[in-house]
Amino acid sequence: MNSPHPSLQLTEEVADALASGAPVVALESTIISHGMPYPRNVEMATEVEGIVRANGAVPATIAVLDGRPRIGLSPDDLELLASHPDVTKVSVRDLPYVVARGTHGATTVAATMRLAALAGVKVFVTGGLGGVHRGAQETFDVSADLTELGGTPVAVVCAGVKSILDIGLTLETLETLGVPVLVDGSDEFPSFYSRSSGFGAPMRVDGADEIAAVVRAQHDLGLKAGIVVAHPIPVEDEIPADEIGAVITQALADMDERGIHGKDATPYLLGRIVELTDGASLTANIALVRANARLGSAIAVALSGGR
Ligand code: PSU
Ligand code: MN
Repeated sequence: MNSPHPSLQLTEEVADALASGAPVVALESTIISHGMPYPRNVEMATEVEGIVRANGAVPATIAVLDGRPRIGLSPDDLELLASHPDVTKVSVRDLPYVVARGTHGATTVAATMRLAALAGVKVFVTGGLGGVHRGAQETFDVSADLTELGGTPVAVVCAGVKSILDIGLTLETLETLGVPVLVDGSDEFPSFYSRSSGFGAPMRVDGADEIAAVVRAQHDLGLKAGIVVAHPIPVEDEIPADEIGAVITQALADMDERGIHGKDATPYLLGRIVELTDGASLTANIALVRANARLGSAIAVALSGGR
């Protein structure tokens, strides 16, 4: 089987699916290595691949292992990403470095999108996007996820943006970058743990067929940006905004006190929120990723002509 790109290594299952136009869903790996504690992270990664399969698509978890960008992973690969102490968090700018040095990297939304696009995968499921950090006016900390969304045609299914970020500025930046921001089944943009954020849905859609139609139209118009598909957390798994708000304020204060910034900011905040909620945030996080995997699979199936 020919690889769509000489630098990428695809599993046979993913290569076959792409060659025959069958639905494929990309999954990221920073969420495994730097977004959740062991062993819940590998359990989540394995379960989500199963959900994608059960919904008629082929899962392609993406990472760099021994310097090789990989599209589709084995159970042993997932275990390594979940537990190995030397897995770098890899955004787009880190890709050439880990590849040249032959090391392991867990890919962020940005790096996963780029590798997915190189492989020809159009739908990607994750939990939360990076965005404009609070105080970015001073720190300039804006996730490369946004830059990537501006130039890489992959639809990213997520539960919105955590309020560790400045949600308003994140939405403004996505508008500037020409990125459609769809919200499935709601008139409000969701804030990860909560269905509400105080910001309206830039564009409302209802269901996978409507989303697939937008993806097709974007492609037919030759537009190169990605698409944000915000999927609000299921009602029964939601943590009310005021409850999680206090926790996030505390986590941000703890981060400032420790002088943590740059690429360590998001992993620190995610871990601290899990600690401060005694694991309740982790349970919600896993629940929303499951729901996103179901929606993302349905979009991929609709795009491939409903097989
Ligand atoms: N937000 C989450 N969970 C995550 C991340 C963000 O709720 O796991 C991860 C994703 O991989 C995302 C990355 O792409 O953090 C953003 O990091 P940074 O802000 O350093 O770009
Ligand atoms: Mn950053």
